[in-house]
Formats: sequence, C-alpha cells, structure tokens
Amino acid sequence: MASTGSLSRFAGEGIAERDLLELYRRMVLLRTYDERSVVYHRQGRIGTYAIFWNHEAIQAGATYALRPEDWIFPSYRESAIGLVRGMPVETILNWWRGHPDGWWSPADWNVASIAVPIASQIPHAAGLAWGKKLRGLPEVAMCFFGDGATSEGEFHEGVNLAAVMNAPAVFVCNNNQWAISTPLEAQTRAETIADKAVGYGIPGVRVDGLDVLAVYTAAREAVERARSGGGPTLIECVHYRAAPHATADDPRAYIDAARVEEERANECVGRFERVLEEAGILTPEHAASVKTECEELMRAGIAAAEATPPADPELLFRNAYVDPPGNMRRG
Ligand SMILES: Cc1ncc(C[n+]2csc(CCOP(=O)(O)OP(=O)(O)O)c2C)c(N)n1
Ligand SMILES: [Mg+2]
Repeated sequence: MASTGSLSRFAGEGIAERDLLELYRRMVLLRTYDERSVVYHRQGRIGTYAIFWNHEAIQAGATYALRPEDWIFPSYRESAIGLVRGMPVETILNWWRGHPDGWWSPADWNVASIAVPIASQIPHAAGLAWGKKLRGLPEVAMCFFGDGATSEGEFHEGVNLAAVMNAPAVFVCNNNQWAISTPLEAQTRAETIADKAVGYGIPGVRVDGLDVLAVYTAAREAVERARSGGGPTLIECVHYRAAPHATADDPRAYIDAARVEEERANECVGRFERVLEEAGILTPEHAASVKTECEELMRAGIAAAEATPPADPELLFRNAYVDPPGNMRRG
C-alpha cells in the first residue's frame, strides 16, 4: 500500500511548499466543518449528520489533483467537499438543515448533488465523464463512495461503463472498513477493493487513506491518465472508521475500540501537521491562524444559515408537477 514516508521526495515531484500549505488549510477547513457540525447537531441546529472525521486526507488529497472545471461527485460522507471549491459554508449547513437553499446548482460549482442512495452517484459520474469525452472536452469526473458501495449493482454498472467507454473518470473508494455496522469482511471476499479494478480492465491502486500526499499523488496520476485519454482508475483509500457512522449511530455495539484508539492517535490532520512542522514548512503560529480563520468561517456560516428565511412550502410541488392533481390544488 502506497504511503509517502518523508517529505523530501516531493520537491522533485512538483509539489511546492505552497501546495503543502494549501493541502493543510483544506484539511483543517474540512476538519473544522466536521467538528463544528457535530456540535451544531447536539445543539439541535442541524439534523442528523454523517461525520467525516479522519476522512479529510482522502477528500482534500484527491480533489487537490483536479482543475476547477473537473467535476466532483460526492456521497453524504463528502457533504462538505464543495468547501475546497469555495462553496459557502451556509449552503452546506442548509443542506443538513433540510433547507432548499442547501440545494446548489451542480453546474455552478462542478460539484454534483450529495448522493444519499449508496452508489447512485457512480453511474452519474461515468455518464458525465463519457459525455465530456464525446464532446472532446479535457475534463475529468472524480467520484467518491464507500467500501459498502462496491457491493451495489451501480458500482459495477458505473465502473464498467466508464471502463468500456474509456471515459475520463477517477473512482475514489473511501475504504473505512464499515458500512454502518457491516464490516468489510462481510462485504466482499476480494482481498482488496483495488483488486476489483482487474475485472474492469482498469488500473487499481491502494493507498493509505490517512496520508494526504499518498492520496494526492495517486489521484494526480489517475487524473492525468484520464485527461490524456487513458481511461478510468480505481483508487482505494484504506483506513478504519474512527467516528460513528453518523450522529444517530452508537458504534460501541460493534466496532473494535482498540483499533479506533490506534486510528485516532494517528489521525490525518495532526499527522500531516507534524510532518510539515518537522520539515520547517509550518510554524505553530501559521497553524493557529489557519484554525482561527476556519473557526470564524464556521461561526459566520451557521449565523448565515440560521438567518435564511423559511422555505416556501409551495416549493414542494413547484418542480414536481406541470399540472398538479386536483387533490393537491387549494379549493
Ligand atoms: C441504496 C441504499 N441502500 C441502503 C442505504 C442505507 N445506508 C446508508 S449509509 C450505508 C452504509 C454505506 O457504507 P459505505 O458505502 O461503506 O460508506 P460509508 O458510510 O462508510 O462512508 C447504508 C447501507 C442507502 N442510503 N442507500
Ligand atoms: Mg464504509
């Protein structure tokens, strides 16, 4: 499994200090969003929330390989991925508040809607990527999904279609080894998820999902291959879920507590922070200012979300019917 080890080799690979610091900022932004969201949930200010604590290296690392015109297809686990594109915090918070202002137009950000039905975003990403190829556009679709999603028909259909059409797609599997309470060993007999790529005739790579630079370099290679006509890649990012599935879940009933402890001690933001500090790239002052800036962004975001006027109930019907049935019309 690919892991980066020391930082020294990156200078030679075109990863400058400013890239490392921007990756760090994005990870902290995602981490802050996630931690504050759990607090907002406990305060009753947002609804049930899918925690992505310790998935930041995957999300920041993989998307850093993209250009703004490339597309991102998130699942609920990547709900805040738009932040890396500058999407306002309140838009995403409003999604979790069930407010229609949280439904952004995908074309505004090249970020598709958050997919809650497992694996449903995979054929969408394959289709968009194929469409880009048909139009001769040099753009790539990056699709995120979990280990559990690889058992769905839509995983097979989407990845196979993308492979057969040689579509510019990058499939990023967040293998946190759990699908709510279903462990990976009950999900598949395959030794690795990356192995599944063989069946589609595409490259499959396996990286340490807590190592942002391992994820980034694997994604960069996959994106370059896709953009230059080399077709899709499946990237498996391996870690172990260190937080509940969502705010409504109590994993003590099923998870390996010692393994969670180990994972938390090695959590991805602190790990990258130590690497950057040891290399003399990040100072404690800079780290503190990034954290303060992200916390302020969250404070402003929740205030803006809560100041959003209530939605018009008519909206429920507006885009559903051209001619509403009689029993839905007011008398
Ligand atoms: C089609 C479908 N079936 C079942 C569910 C219920 N469900 C919600 S999350 C989840 C587990 C998904 O696990 P995984 O793909 O590993 O993603 P993770 O939550 O670990 O990121 C399931 C089964 C759903 N949302 N959609
Ligand atoms: Mg999972």
